[in-house]
Amino acid sequence: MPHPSSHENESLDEYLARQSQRVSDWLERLVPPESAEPSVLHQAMRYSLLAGGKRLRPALCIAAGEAFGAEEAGLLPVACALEMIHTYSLIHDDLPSMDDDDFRRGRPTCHKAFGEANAILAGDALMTLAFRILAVEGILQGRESARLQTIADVSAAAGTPGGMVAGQVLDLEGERHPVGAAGLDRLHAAKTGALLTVSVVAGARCGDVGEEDLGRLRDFGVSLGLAFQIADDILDVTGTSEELGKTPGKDKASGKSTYPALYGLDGSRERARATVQAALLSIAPLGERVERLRQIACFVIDRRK
Ligand code: GRG
Repeated sequence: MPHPSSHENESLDEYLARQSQRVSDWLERLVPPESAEPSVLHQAMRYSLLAGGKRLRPALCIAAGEAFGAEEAGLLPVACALEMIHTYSLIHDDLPSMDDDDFRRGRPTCHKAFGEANAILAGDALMTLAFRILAVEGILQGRESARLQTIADVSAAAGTPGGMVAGQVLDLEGERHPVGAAGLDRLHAAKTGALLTVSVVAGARCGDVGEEDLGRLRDFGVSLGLAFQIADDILDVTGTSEELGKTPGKDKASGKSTYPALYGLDGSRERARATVQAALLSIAPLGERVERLRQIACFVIDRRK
């Protein structure tokens, strides 16, 4: 492995590309090969997981972990488990019974390529494999309490109440009963914020971090999650299908409440900027070691995909 100092002058783009490659290399090893039976299941899992994506959750996990001295062997499995959970949620979200999407990550959605039953099962298998990896591979030996806490945290962030599954239910209900500004923040804090927040916290736990700093990182994650979602809603209005790798404009068509609908595009951009500032303020006491987290926070609202 190259010495960390050889990456000192790396731009954020280079850093994200390098982390994405590391994550893909680890995922290759952690997910059963297509040749293993049942082959169609492993093909479907790999199809969605290795299709790219920004790898934002792993990047947050790695940046937080490295800020607190985490080692690759304990940290990368945690980063990969988070990406598996995220990918499972995208596969299920795209199903006909939910968002009914044809494209994701620049290719036909998992159910379009493998059929609905296989897509449901590929999502299930990614989620269950993620928890096995957290239990068996994530966080180094001798750090049992950090490992158990991480499993509990990730389970809460992915599930209910307050986690991703709960947020998804609120989102689906929102198609029939649009929510106001406070309801929208609550919905997204659960649906996307919780997994982004736990990515930062779980990464730091792979290293040597105290409770006070964990609290700061948690606050950072909560604000970042909100900023991410505001940016996502803006991109749904302004982005193209080539940039996004999925069909834009679906929020408006579904009748859901969105930030641009509530605040307008300029108002949403202003709120996204203010929310990132709040995220940066939360980790100001952590100094230089969290510089990558700061850069990722700014990237979250400047991205085009
Ligand atoms: C089905 C339990 C269940 C949950 C689904 C996260 C989610 C909940 C649905 C995704 C739908 C969606 C488009 C949400 C908006 C924010 C979001 C999570 C976008 C996709 O995440 P990115 O932009 O995707 O990080 P990539 O492909 O870059 O990893």
